[in-house]
Amino acid sequence: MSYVDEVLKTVREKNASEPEFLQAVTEVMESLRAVVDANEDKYRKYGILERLVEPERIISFRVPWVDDQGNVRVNRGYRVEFNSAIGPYKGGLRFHPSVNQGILKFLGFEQVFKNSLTGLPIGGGKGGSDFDPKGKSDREVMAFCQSFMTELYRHIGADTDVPAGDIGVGAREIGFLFGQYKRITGLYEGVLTGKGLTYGGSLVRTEATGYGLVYILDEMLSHIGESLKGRRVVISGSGNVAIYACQKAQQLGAKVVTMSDSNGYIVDENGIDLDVVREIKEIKRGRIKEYIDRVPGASYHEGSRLVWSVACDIALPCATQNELDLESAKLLVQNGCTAVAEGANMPSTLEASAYFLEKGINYMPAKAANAGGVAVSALEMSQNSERLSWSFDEVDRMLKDIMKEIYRMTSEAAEKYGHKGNFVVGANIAGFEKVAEAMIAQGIC
Ligand code: NDP
Ligand code: 2IT
Repeated sequence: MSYVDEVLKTVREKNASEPEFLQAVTEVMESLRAVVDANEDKYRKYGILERLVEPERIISFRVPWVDDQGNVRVNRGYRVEFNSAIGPYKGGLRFHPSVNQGILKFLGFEQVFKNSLTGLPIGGGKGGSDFDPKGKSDREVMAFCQSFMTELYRHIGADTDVPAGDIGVGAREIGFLFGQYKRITGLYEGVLTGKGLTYGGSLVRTEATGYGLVYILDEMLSHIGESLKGRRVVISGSGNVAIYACQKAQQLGAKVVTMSDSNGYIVDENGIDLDVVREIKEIKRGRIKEYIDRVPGASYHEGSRLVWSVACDIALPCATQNELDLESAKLLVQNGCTAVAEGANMPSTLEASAYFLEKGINYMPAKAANAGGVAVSALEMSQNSERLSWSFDEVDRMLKDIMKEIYRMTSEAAEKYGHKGNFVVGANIAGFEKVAEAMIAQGIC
């Protein structure tokens, strides 16, 4: 049995109750076959694959808080510290009722390779809670965040583990978390990224994931002589990533016709009015269906998955894992879609992703496509360390360069191992090689 198959078999046996984690590991391992087969003795000798699939540490804890009616509520908090071979653990916190250990392990595992691709010194981690911020008052969210940090603080630090936002964790939550960390430890340090601009945040971090997604998409298109100009784009989600992907795509001349949330999607044939979306989502924390009350001619449809039935040239899934299945992939291709770039983490099922590759779709997978967010987080860490802040244009230029470099590394790795144009294989191999070398250099740990 090959080394890859041996490790896959063990991972499946040991993690049978964690389907998302198994999905992420399967995709990476299948991609690594070529490079592992060519260097099997070396990687086996150092147990690289066995070590890569086991988090260095998982912390799980009780988060008690009091709601506005005076009831005691209890949620479960986690931090998965996956791999610190190339830097301190780095990755977001997700607050969503669907959060469990398996989902955070998949996200932490993906983060290891993504962070490596940025070229910056950051290891991989992820955390969060099954707390649902939706419908909670600001005071309830603050009470939850303070309780969450009252345990988390002892595991994190500017040089050990630096969390940030993800689904359900934005500027408001990061502020409450930072305040509590500072209060308990007495340290004013870059322990979190995505901070507000008045207390150590970086310009462009808010926009970074969406902008980075469109920068790498633009780079991919330019290599086949195409651009975003005049192209019809379908975006899912209406959160941080979706909003700034929409903004940059529009700036580059595309027409974005949809956005969604977990209930349904809107279609605006005149092109999404992003000011309206931002007011609904960022200011009112409302639902996407409110868009049709504000914009004549727009329509709302129940059922978020059907967003993929809207005809487009380019699809940008920016909501959540497995939101795009094989049936959706077929619909997209049938209706003329020729490019897909993933803003969300693992939005395509294994079958959907295989279908895009089989059909020759220009397909940029999440690890490469959404790495702009964590890349600017790493730039925020640099600014905090030197106690300076860089201009919007400076950070934006660095983000653009990083995304171009990720495209180059990804396409070169794919070509080198005989999979030209397969950016799934390319991103996994390019991310893996640096982490594996660092692990070998540091001995068995
Ligand atoms: P937000 O919380 O800002 O927005 C999430 C969006 O996705 C909302 O529109 C939400 O709708 C929708 N959504 C969430 N869960 C589901 C679901 N189960 N089914 C359908 N829609 C859903 O999160 P972000 O924009 O930050 O994150 C979106 C994706 O991008 C995630 O996969 C995240 O891991 C990934 N990502 C985020 C980065 C960042 O910097 N923020 C960086 C890299 C990746 P609703 O309001 O109905 O829940
Ligand atoms: O999935 C991700 O890369 C993020 N949620 C951002 C992580 C970060 O540390 O900025």
